[in-house]
Formats: sequence, structure tokens, C-alpha cells
Amino acid sequence: MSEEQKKISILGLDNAGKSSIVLYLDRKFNLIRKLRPTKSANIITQSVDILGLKFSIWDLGGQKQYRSEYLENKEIYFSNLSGFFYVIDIQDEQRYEISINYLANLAKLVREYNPELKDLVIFLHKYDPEIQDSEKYLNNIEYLKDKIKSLTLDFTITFYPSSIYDGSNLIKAFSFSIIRKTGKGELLEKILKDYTKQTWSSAAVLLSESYLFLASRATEEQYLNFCTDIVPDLSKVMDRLNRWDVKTEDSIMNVLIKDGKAKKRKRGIIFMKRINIEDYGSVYLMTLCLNEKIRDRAYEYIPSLAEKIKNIIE
Ligand SMILES: Nc1nc2c(ncn2[C@@H]2O[C@H](COP(=O)(O)OP(=O)(O)OP(=O)(O)O)[C@@H](O)[C@H]2O)c(=O)[nH]1
Ligand SMILES: [Mg+2]
Repeated sequence: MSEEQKKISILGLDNAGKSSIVLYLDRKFNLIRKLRPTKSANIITQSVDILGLKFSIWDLGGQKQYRSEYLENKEIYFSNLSGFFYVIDIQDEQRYEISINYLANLAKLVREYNPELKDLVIFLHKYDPEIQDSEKYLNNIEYLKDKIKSLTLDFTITFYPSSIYDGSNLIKAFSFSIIRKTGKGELLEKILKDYTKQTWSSAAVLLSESYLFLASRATEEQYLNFCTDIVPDLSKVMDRLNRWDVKTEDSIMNVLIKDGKAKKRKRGIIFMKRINIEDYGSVYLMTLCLNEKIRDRAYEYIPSLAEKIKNIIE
């Protein structure tokens, strides 16, 4: 494996949704229905379009016989990891305990073979849009989080409720794991901070060509959350037009937004704009401004933003 190739393993019980998550990330939505249980390891090498980093994703089938195989051939499956994702099907209440036990065993092995690896991403998966208001599942999620925290695993754990029917958290989790590995995340955050300051924007998100999150910045978390939430849908629209050979330059929505405690809604805009970066390709910039006139200011700033991004990417 070349130095630049990073290995991310996705683990969890059978039927948890691992292969679906990988496919989601791979944008092959129409294949999901045809999924069969994964026989042993399904290794996908995916070129991620930022800084030429290559990732191989090890989607490790969760059926019982394979689980024991991993434990027998630990070195192959657990060495050299740059990422460790664990998937729990929150709709499979009967097997919560089995899943947590499997996680505890895996965490020990991953730690043993990767003393440097700090982050563990846990997807509380199949949290589909139609159950997102259900108190039962909210309680189950809290239960799972508490239970896992009480294991005191030697990792910094981030929990993401997720669903293939609402992929924003899948994209977020994957993006942040990758960008952290490049060491450029902080620089990109910094230029985005300058951008929001100069343009009086309330939130800004920088995305790669395949809509991975590179950096984000917001005055209030809520603003950021709804920007990131609509990325999967907005990007689908932009891609769809590309299929008709219509090049999208930007997508702009005029919105009425509640500004903090003020009762009256403010007129604002959300836009997503493609920015070409010389010798690299393109990135997308999403911005929320609580003042519709700010768009011109933001668009004027974009060439200098592009230049700064270019310098970081090189
Ligand atoms: N409701 C719901 N179903 C999902 C979701 N993600 C995956 N599934 C379904 O769950 C089933 C199992 O998904 P897989 O991705 O094959 O599960 P896996 O973890 O790879 O299973 P193994 O390969 O056996 O380890 C499939 O029928 C998927 O369509 C989700 O977010 N919500
Ligand atoms: Mg699978």
C-alpha cells in the first residue's frame, strides 16, 4: 500500500447498513436494493478528490462466520487504519447488546494495532426521516450513547445519527475524517473565516467537487446545520443538470429566516456556487447571508478566495 493510501474500516453486525453507507458515499444509490450480505471483506478503493488522497474503504461483512475470521487474522484487518467507523442499526433493538459487545472487542484490537488512531466514528444508523420525531428512538439513541460511553473506550468518539434516506450526516462524518487526515483543514477553516467576516455572511461551507465537506464556519450552529442538511439534495439537482449538459454555476434561494430572538423574519439568501480552481478542478461554496444585498459582496470576494484555496491545495 502506498504511503498516501489510507485505509478506513467500516464494521458492525450483519445487516447494520455498512455496505449501503459505502454505496451512498459512492453515489450509487440505485444499487442499494440489490445488496447481498457481504462475504468477508469488500474492499473498495476510492479516490477522494481532495489533494489526490486515495482512500481504500474496507467494508467488513458482519455475519457471524466473518466476525470470527477477522479475529483470527487480526493483522490483515486491523493494521494500518486511518479510520474506524462502526455502524449500529438502531431499529434492531434485540441486538443492541451483541453489537455493543462486538464494538468493545473491536475497539481493543484497533487500539492494539493502531496506537496513534484517535477517532472512532459511530453511526447510529437507520434513523430514517419518518422516525426522527419518535421519542422511542430518541431514547434509544441516548441509551446507546450512554452505554458506549460507559465502556470508556480509548478513543475520541463522535456519534452520528444517520440514514441512507437522509445522507447529510454520512457525508459530514466521512468528510471530516478525511479532511482531518490531510492536515489542511485548519488552513481552509481560516480562509473561510476571513471570507465570512469580509462578506458579513452568517454561514459558509466549502465543499469538494464530490460535495465532501472541506471546511465550515457559522455565527450560529443552527445556520450551519441547515446549510449542511440541504447539501445532498442541492448537489443532486446540480448533478442532474450536468447530465443534460447544463453547466450549473450557482443555485440561489431567497429565504425568510428567523434571526435569533427577533420575531420578524429577515430576508436572506442561500447560495451554492461552483468555483473553479486553476490546475485543480472545482470546489463549491455554500453561503447563508441574512441580507440579500450581500450576494454581490460575496461574489466579488470569490476570485481572491479561489486564489487562497489554490495556494492551500498545491
Ligand atoms: N431503513 C433503512 N434501511 C437501511 C438503511 N441502510 C441500509 N438499510 C437496509 O439494511 C439492509 C442491510 O444493509 P447492508 O448495507 O447490506 O448491511 P451490511 O451491514 O453491509 O450487512 P453485512 O454485509 O451482512 O454485514 C438492506 O436491506 C438495506 O437496504 C437505512 O438507513 N435505513
Ligand atoms: Mg455488507
